[in-house]
Amino acid sequence: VHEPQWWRGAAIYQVYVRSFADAGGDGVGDLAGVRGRLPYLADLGVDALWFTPWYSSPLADGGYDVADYREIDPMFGTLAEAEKLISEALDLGIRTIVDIVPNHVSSAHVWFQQALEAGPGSPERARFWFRPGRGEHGELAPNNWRSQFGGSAWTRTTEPDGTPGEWYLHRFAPEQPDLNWEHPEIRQEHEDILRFWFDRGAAGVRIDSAAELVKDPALPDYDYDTPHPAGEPHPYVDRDELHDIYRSWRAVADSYPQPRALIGELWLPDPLRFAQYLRPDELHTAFNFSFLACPWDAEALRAVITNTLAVHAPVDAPATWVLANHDITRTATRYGRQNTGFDFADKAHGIPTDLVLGTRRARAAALLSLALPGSVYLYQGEELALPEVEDIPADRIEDPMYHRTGGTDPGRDGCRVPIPWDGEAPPYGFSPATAVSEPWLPQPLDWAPLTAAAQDGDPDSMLTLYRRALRVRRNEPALGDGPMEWLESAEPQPEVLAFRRGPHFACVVNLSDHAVPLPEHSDVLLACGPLPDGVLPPDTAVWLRTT
Ligand code: ISL
Repeated sequence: VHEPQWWRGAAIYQVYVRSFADAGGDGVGDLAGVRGRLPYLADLGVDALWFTPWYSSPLADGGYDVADYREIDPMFGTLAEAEKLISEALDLGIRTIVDIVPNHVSSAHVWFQQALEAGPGSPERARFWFRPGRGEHGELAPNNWRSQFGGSAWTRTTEPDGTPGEWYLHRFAPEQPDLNWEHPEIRQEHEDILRFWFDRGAAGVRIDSAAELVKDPALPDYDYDTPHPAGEPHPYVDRDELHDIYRSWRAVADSYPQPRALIGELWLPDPLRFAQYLRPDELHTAFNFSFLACPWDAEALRAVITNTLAVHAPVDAPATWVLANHDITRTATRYGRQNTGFDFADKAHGIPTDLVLGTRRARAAALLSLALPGSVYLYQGEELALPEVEDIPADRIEDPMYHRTGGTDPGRDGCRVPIPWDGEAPPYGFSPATAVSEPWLPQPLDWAPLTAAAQDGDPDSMLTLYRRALRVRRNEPALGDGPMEWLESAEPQPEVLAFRRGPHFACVVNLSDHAVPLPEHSDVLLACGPLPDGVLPPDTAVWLRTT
């Protein structure tokens, strides 16, 4: 399948390998499990799979702590199996995207182990950010930077002679020491890793924490209490030096005859800074998180959509539409809350949630996102309308976000619960009947109606909606990448989103609290819910064939 710039209009499905399908029976998802479910993914109708890290890892952060970027963790399978998976998927027309984690390595990575052994001042330590502590005895961290998972971003080491020693920087967990991207070897190594996976058939890479690789080498304290002054460089986010790194990566991607995509995970509040990375010689595309951070509100969504397209048009990069991923509260739960936006700062469990309402909105949001111009990312389980699991017992939660905040942050395991495939009770076909262990995270006892098997063939299920929508999207040339136009109606309806894709396709989403009439001269191609009396009820979306 040779298609230039295949990512521009693609529907990309995120596989969280550990929780997708467990063929081995140890309670952990694996590559054999994914291979067994390829027909399901082909039938769903996605164009590509993005696999969360499957490399060898102690799993201190679900695999985002990589010990060896060229090995598959034995828990998941083997390298040969990964290659087989990539080619079997391609036989079904599905491309593979691998997850590259360049900001940090696992503390079990050979480089970090060597750095610990080699001691202060060694070239081995120069690959990381080792510094003496402040205070009389070096007992204070080198600066005030915070870890994304709570607490200081610095951990003190014990030197080989047993004395308390230098500190090292970790923007995430202590098991994830940050690499020093000033070091030429780090750049070389990552270009080799890219080639390693492109040579094995990966059609793209998702770049983890893509805006955070480069640090101010002076390591200044940061003022967390005042908003970051515009125009001033941040000590560890979005630094100008990043662009040079991605230009070398682009050269690697462009050296392949079949197009390879660079997809950035860029959490940047300023859309213009975001667009700076989407250049003909840098990243092809990046996740648009403003969409999932937006509340279920027509005016707010209209603004996000308009701004997103305005930012992408001049750089000729496709917009992306992301409703969920493995770090974010599940869509049905998010939209079922009073505060329906998403913000890391006010993520909490126990907020009153109306799941019926949330699921209805998630269905409408699915049709909305799949009708917008550009590519769409679909996180496993969203096609089953899984809710966030909020009652995982504390001793089963693995996410460092939960443990390092002392439980004040619920962490992200609630959206990582193993997929229910069939059956009436856990493990719902996630593991085989002969399994020796329970699923690594417990599944709710009331998920029988949400299994893929229960939803298969049910005309009203979320799975059926996604299958139909993805089929229409594939066959409708006006969908995917391309222009869109807001539809104006005679009477302004600020709480209704209506837009046209091409001359004969329209999408209308009703976010008001009352039914609204459907546009004239149109036939319904697909609706996310019943349309009694030919009107569009609240929290409902339709796709229309217009004349
Ligand atoms: O810094 C942030 C917001 O300002 C975060 O959003 C951060 O960029 C994001 O959490 C990075 O996430 C990714 O890298 C983490 C890993 O735990 C996540 O699962 C992954 O998606 C560390 O590798």
